[in-house]
Amino acid sequence: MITLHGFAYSNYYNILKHVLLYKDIPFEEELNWGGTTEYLKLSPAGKIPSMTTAEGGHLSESSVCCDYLEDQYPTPALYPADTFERARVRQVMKISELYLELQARRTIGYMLSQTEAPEDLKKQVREIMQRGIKAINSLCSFEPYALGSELTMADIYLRYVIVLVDMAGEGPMDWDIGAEMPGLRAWQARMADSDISRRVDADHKENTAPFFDYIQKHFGK
Ligand SMILES: N[C@@H](CCC(=O)N[C@@H](CS)C(=O)NCC(=O)O)C(=O)O
Repeated sequence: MITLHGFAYSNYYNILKHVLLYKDIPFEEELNWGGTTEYLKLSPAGKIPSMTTAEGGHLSESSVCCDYLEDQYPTPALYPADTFERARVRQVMKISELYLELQARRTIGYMLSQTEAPEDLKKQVREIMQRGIKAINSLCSFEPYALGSELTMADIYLRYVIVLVDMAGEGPMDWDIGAEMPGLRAWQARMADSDISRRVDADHKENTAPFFDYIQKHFGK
């Protein structure tokens, strides 16, 4: 059985959890906050999540794990059959990670400590995010899914990218970022309306207090 290591407050963890549930792959969750030498055996860069495969191998990096899960458990498919269309799904995943998620993440420390982010940082983040927004707008129809009629890995990936983007928008960036992507808010509501999303979101919520306790204990003053 697959083991998913990490914690449910993590948006990246929830990408893999959503994929595992969608594909109905047997898995167990092992709570791990990372930050230990031991954890580096599972995830060489120390990032959450990581996964131990049914055969006992360790993998990290969410998009890599998404590809692994699709290759190893092809049905129900989350990538189209056509090679070019598969690449387009990965293009949306990559763009949303580089130009939206990772930019929002630069403000996360201010989000967690509820302190003001420097203007210069906010300007840089805003500029790069504008590129991401433009790219998403040119690639995604959200009618009804990110890339059209079929649910793909891009929908799952983007759903949890937007969680962090919204946190940055509601916090340090003070900017309704989602509103700049037509169709995104309605798509978000559609994506939230499934048993899998409800389970992932409920677990995320339940892990909020333990996450902030962990942060306070390890990084609080
Ligand atoms: N590139 C990684 C990013 C994962 C990531 O940033 N995870 C966060 C938790 S949501 C983390 O590990 N933060 C702790 C750290 O950076 O040391 C992936 O795709 O899985």
